[in-house]
Amino acid sequence: MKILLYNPDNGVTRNFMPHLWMFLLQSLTPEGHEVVLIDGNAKAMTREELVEFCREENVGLVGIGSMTRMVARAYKVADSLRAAGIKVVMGGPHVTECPDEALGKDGGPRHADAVALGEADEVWADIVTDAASGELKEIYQPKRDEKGNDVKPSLQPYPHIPWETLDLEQFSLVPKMLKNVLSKCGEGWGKFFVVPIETGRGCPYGCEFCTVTGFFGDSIRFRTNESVIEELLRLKNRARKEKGQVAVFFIDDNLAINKKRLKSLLRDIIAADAQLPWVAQISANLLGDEELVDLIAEAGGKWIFIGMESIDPANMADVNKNFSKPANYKDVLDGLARRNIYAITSFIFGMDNDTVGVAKRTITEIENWSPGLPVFGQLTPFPATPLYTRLEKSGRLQRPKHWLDFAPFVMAHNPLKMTIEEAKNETFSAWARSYSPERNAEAIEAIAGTPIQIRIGHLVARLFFRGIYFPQMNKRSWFKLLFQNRKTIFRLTREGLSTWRIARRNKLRSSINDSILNRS
Ligand code: B12
Ligand code: SF4
Repeated sequence: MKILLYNPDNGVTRNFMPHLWMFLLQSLTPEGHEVVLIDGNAKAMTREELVEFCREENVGLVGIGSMTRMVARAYKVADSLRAAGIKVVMGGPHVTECPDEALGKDGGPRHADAVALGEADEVWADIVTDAASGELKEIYQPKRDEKGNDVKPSLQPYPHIPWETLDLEQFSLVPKMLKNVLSKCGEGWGKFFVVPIETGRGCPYGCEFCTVTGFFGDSIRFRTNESVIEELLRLKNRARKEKGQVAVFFIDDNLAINKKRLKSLLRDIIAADAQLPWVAQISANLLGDEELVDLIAEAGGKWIFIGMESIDPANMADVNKNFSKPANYKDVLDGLARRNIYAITSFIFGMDNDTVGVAKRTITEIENWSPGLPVFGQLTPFPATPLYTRLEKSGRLQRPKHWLDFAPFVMAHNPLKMTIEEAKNETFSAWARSYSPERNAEAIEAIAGTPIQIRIGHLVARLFFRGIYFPQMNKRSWFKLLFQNRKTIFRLTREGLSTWRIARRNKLRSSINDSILNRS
């Protein structure tokens, strides 16, 4: 049977990274079946084109994964496929939390023939076998232990994802027209992929707005160091062979949740020379450890995503995230920056103690720290979270099924001390200031002492991150953006060229000296 695994587009950005679940399920597919992957963010297709593709390719089963944010799009795609007689199974966090919605058992229309609840690693083979024999069941869920809890995959052994041979072309971030020129630059930039790797699953912290503790459970499971390093080495070889670059996103929710284990993994990565540039998510409370931050730097860590949420401790207490202390944020960022590691700092507006002016207060604070990439969202009640239950009980949910009429940056509940409109304006002003050409120039100036590659990388990241809020989906918007930032771009380009010329001259001189020495 031919299987299509499909990820709906998010409607805002071109994805910078493929989704791991697709590769994982592909690797776990029993022999005798063929799996094709399409990520709507990387390869835009209309619903009609998708149906046509499935008909032409004789696809027998489509697996769709989705977060809450994209589920309305996912349902539409599923509806079109089912209308054409193609079987659809859905999985991922949203349908796990709302299976009745997907199966049409809550009074709404049905969107999926089957749903996979929770982690599907150990049920995927059954789904495929049942679908191939025409016996697809409605619900698939992991086995239960004697207490009635899901038996979670141990991640040991971990499935082999053949990164060295997979067709990743749709995910390269290098524009096609620059491919040839860039493949000759330095070690080669003809292709650039960001690849998701997990080293473990689960987070016990239970922040009120987060689905992770409920979904993955509070028992943390890790892969072996050897299995992670083997994957990194294969990626590193591929990058070298193809004259491209690979960066890794360690998608663990909190990579340092067990510091002893992370230190051991990082030491092993260094010893095996398996370093690739990487990004990871780590909570601020775990980043005060100097030894850990040194190891992160040595093992290739470049950017750390930190869920800072708010600079107001009262807000942090409200969402059960008291373990992360706003008073320590500056030290954490400065400590990372001393090692040329920068932070993606995530903030949430519309929390219960937020009032008008929260954006200005937050930005004044942020601009006092080593520069990073701030991102701003709003408190969102995802289904099955403690936050959702609290707001529902207190009658504050304005749009209980907000995902079905998804509206970017419009809150689904009334914040306590401002209106939904005010929260939207605060979010806009935070994004507008943080990624203005003036702020970009200040941020680059603030790291003036660092090597030129780091500053160029920082500026490029800033230009991309702006696109999370302000859509930058066509060439025109990119040209406009480059023009607005021309002074900073020009300054860095000039310095970059002169550094490159000096390095080339020095290299030439030393090779002449070497040949003179050899002759004498
Ligand atoms: C990486 C990641 C991202 C990446 C996504 C891109 C990418 N290419 O991966 C980035 C950083 C861009 C991102 C952004 C966001 N994310 Co995010 N993200 C994650 C993260 C950390 C890892 C995802 C992952 O790969 N997990 C590992 C895989 C193996 O697990 P999985 O995807 O759940 O898949 C398993 C099962 O669900 C199931 N499954 C999944 N799909 C399918 C499909 C089928 C057919 C089947 C059978 C089974 C199945 O099988 C898999 C194996 O067991 C998760 C948290 C987490 N630990 O999962 C949050 C998470 C998915 N993100 C979340 C959120 C809220 C967001 C944002 C909306 C945040 C925001 N406010 O902006 C944005 C939305 C972005 C957008 N516009 O698209 C929430 C989703 C909650 C929900 N109910 O939807 C999560 C769960 C985190 C949380 N704090 O609660 N995210
Ligand atoms: S620390 Fe992060 S992953 Fe863990 S519960 Fe809190 S928000 Fe979720």
